[in-house]
Amino acid sequence: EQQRSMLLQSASSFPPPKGTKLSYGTAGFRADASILQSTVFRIGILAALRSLKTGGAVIGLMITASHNKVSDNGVKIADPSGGMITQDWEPFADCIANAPDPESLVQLINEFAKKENIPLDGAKTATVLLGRDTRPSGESLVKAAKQGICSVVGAVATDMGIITTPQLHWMVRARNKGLKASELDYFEQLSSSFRCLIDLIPKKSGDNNPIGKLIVDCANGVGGEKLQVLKEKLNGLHLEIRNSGESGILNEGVGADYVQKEKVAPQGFGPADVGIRCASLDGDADRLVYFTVISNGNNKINLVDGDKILSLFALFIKDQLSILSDKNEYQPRVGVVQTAYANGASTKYLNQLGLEVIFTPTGVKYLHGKAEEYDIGIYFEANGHGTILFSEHFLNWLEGRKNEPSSTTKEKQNAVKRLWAVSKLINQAVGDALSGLLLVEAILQHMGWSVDKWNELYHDLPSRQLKVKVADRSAVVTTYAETSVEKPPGIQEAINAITEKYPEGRCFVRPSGTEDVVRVYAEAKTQETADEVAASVAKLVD
Ligand code: 16G
Ligand code: ZN
Repeated sequence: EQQRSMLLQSASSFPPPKGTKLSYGTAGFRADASILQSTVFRIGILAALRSLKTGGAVIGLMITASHNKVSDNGVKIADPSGGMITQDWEPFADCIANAPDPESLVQLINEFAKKENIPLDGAKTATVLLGRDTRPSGESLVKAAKQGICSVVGAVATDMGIITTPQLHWMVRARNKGLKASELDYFEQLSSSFRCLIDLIPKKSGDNNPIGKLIVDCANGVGGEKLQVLKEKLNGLHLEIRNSGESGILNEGVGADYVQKEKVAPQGFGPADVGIRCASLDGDADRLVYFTVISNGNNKINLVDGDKILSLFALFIKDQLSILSDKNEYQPRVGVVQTAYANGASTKYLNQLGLEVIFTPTGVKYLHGKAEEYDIGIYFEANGHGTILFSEHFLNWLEGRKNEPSSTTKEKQNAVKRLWAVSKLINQAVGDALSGLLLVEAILQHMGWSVDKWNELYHDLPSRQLKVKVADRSAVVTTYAETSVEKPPGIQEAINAITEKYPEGRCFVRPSGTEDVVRVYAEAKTQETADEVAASVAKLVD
């Protein structure tokens, strides 16, 4: 009864917006910040319930709209593992977000709690960690989330302030594993494992950092301030931070999404940067791409996207494993996970390396889930979101090898140490631009590679992305990891008829999970033909 009146009372301060239906989407709720108060309040309640359901484990609630415009915001939930909330709970999230009044909200909560056996008697404590990006609307949305959390009896909210999305996921995971979990611990772990990788680079004569400086575009978001902390901890890291948010606008003409989709240099970069290794983070620092500015091209760049980062990581891991491999011994299973957006040339390259490549639909929850099935699962979206997951089983094996007597060679010991350091450096909860950046930098230094050398691993096939505004994007239903259209009938046959005419032609369409559009992706031997394929296919769905 106390619970019921608490919920009713607080819910009355958060009326839902009229005339909009909200949905959890690929990566949580996202909308104009002005209509999100009620949704965030209700998702606060959900987070507390999720904590109770999982025996009082720590749950994360992040307020961010990632690479979207500064006036947008959003909310998403991290499960005890640090990964995205289980998909089973998404329909409940949709239901409560759209409940028309406090009475119906409380009824939905009670029914759900009963069905899921969630104890609402206040006997157990629920803990929710809160984080937000730099959006001005974040502060009041965090307040709304806290009110939602605190209207569940026995629930406690801990505000971590302005942090990157991956930092929040990392903290949730660490807390639930009983590990050190503060922001300082995060920076310590990243910087010490990075240093470890650098110290393990086989000594060559001369330069101890042969690859020169890196310039990072921080999308005018939270990444700038955090990267500055890492830079101070790592005096071996020669980097320059730009677009850290002091003057420019979040995600406007800057950031990983802009650079990857538009294939141009972000604001603040120009002819003076030609040839220098550059990187872009997105607004909440969970995506990372690299690029170089091309001389004489009006802001044109050579893009080094998520697929290339994936390829670099996969190559390095494979090299280290082959140093370790003994016949008849345990062979870890390595899986590489991509989506249909992966450039065809990258898939071909990874196959040539002898790696198993698997495809999932777009969205981190799908890629992450697949990667977890392997001893070492490496996943990336072309847009720059990805990480490397190591199984407990593999890490135990590695730990055993670490303690092995000196009968193993020095080089083998080093390979063990390197893999161990990678597992500490790379965020095990979710893709993380900061930890990804440090791993790229460590590997490039290890190889002694310039960004151009890296980019030469394979040559991207020209591609084109288009979006088509449609009345109802849910009319398009896809299958086979979004590579084939099931509905409306006839569309897939028509797409096939188009792509067949072009050498190396490939094309797919899918409804966006974040916007009211259908997306078209096309690839072909030349830019002109890729454009042609995309344009013809776009007409089919219009
Ligand atoms: C979200 C996803 C991202 C995906 C994108 C696709 C997460 C954390 N983020 O940003 O992985 O690439 O949506 O957007 O899952 P779309 O459905 O509009 O093309
Ligand atoms: Zn993001």
